[in-house]
Amino acid sequence: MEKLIITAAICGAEVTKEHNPNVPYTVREIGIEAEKAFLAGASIIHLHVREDDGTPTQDLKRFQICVDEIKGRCPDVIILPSTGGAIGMSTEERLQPIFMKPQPEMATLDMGTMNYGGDEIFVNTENTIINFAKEMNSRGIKPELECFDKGMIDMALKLHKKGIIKEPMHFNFMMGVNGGIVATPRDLVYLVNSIPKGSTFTVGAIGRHEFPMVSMSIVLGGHARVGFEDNIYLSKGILADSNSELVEKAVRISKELGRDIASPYDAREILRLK
Ligand code: KMH
Ligand code: ZN
Repeated sequence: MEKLIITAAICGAEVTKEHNPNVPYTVREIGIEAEKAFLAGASIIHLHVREDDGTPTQDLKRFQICVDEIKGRCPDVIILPSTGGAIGMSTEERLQPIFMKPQPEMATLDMGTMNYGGDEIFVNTENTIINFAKEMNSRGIKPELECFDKGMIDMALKLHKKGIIKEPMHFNFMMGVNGGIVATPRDLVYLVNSIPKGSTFTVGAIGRHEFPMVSMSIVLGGHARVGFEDNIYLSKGILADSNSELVEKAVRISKELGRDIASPYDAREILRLK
């Protein structure tokens, strides 16, 4: 089977040091966590950034400084910046990371709106999705299609028919997020069976669902996403010391199941980034 691409989602926008003191905020902390995840086997860093006090930001300068820090430590790693940002940010604010220099090879493209709990809504109107996709296309940035539910795959396929989302498509199935699809084997099979042949997919899941869903993705020929953005525990009740521990666990499972780990070079080939 194809080598396994591991994405490390090292800090996200919502998780804090109160949840796990090892969540990185500062430029140096983000650089160290990215490097450790890379050395453990991650070929992609899914990047959100923070102010030093932990406040999530999509500020272009802050992104640029963090990416420079990461690239100084591990020049080959693929950086996948978020254009989702945090709940309540404007679309202009969220899109800023695609304007970095050099431009990122990939960026997230969230494929729909969802309830995030209470009164919080993660807003991605169809026009926003189209606008973000066009901005990425015009720069040759490959979108990772973030699907939190099956209808979001259908939106991607509709926009593909209109020529707005190009092949080969790469999906990220985020499972078990409040308001989205639940993290069960049945649901993952349904998602995987809903994407066109020739597409690639990564699977991530929230909290205790992370490793069961990642393991299933490894078996199904998909790729794996782990990291503090989704899960702060190495095992039940044991906080992870670093994102690298989560990456190491994914590596162990994959090797046991007979799949080798992709380097960034391999990942670029598999995702047709070059
Ligand atoms: N923080 C979430 C509201 C993405 O990176 O594109 C959105 C998110 C998705 O994390
Ligand atoms: Zn994210």
